[in-house]
Amino acid sequence: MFRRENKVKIEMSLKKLSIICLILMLATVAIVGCKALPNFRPPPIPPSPFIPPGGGHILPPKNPFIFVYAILAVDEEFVGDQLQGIGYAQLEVERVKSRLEYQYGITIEIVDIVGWNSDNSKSGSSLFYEAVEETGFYSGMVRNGFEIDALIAFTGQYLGYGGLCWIEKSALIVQYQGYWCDDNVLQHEVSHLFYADDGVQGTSCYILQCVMSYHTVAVETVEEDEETYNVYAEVPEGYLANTWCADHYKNITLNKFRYTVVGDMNNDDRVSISDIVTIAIFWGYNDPRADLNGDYKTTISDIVRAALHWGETKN
Ligand SMILES: [Ca+2]
Ligand SMILES: [Ca+2]
Ligand SMILES: [Ca+2]
Ligand SMILES: [Ca+2]
Ligand SMILES: [Zn+2]
Ligand SMILES: [Zn+2]
Repeated sequence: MFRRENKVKIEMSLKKLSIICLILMLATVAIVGCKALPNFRPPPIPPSPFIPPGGGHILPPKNPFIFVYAILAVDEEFVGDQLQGIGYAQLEVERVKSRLEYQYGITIEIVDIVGWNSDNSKSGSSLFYEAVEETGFYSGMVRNGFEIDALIAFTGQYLGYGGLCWIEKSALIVQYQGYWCDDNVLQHEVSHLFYADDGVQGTSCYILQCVMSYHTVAVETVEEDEETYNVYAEVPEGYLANTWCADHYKNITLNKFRYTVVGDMNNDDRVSISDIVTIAIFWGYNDPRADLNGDYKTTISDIVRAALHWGETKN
């Protein structure tokens, strides 16, 4: 059975949870409470917008200037039991990231990976709140030299929803359900961070093939990446869509500038001629905001990159 997901209402009182950091011995990986995993290396500073860590883009980037810096959190069931592990969580982020890069020039940079020990009696929003509290996440916190925009949590426990997003906190959680749909649920929740609403009945989205759509369809099997998955359930249309309808595309395009715009030197959320002038002044210096091609220095090629970007953000 798949349950529909809902946004968490902020009116709900946040349960005070004591922070319990337990040491878990899981396979070969030791997770210490909310600490970073020992084998995780944060991305280099400055980030390299055109050469992502670990290889090239799956799809050609349209305009990768918007960075969402995130912390990835996984609970002990997700890491241990159900075949997924941290690599699976990273893979799901990569799948969603490639779609965001292609459509919007938005990239998700995982700055840290943390484990949390989920209380086995919790589900729903209380499980989600626990993830937020135990990781100590808040929007704007600094980790590994980055200001963090979002928490992306995965649970292997029963959440009762495919995913939840706490928009005001910039935090989201996804429950493991299967390779064919976890990418779509994550994509849906990430879209909430850009104020894309649920495509409920009565919206134009509802009847469209959009990752936000709640309209349910009966599905027997799903083909994904050359594998066939048995589903035999009613699932939201959003579980089957990798793209966004026109309204949601517009939402995300308008709201993406709330995140870090690389090349925006004067913080007016766009790259314009004044930024190009500033970048030119930084010529020869190493200012990460001015290094648009990730070669750790500011040269004419960064100015050309900014000028190209200017064409897309000047209005
Ligand atoms: Ca647990
Ligand atoms: Ca999918
Ligand atoms: Ca600017
Ligand atoms: Ca450069
Ligand atoms: Zn939703
Ligand atoms: Zn839509």
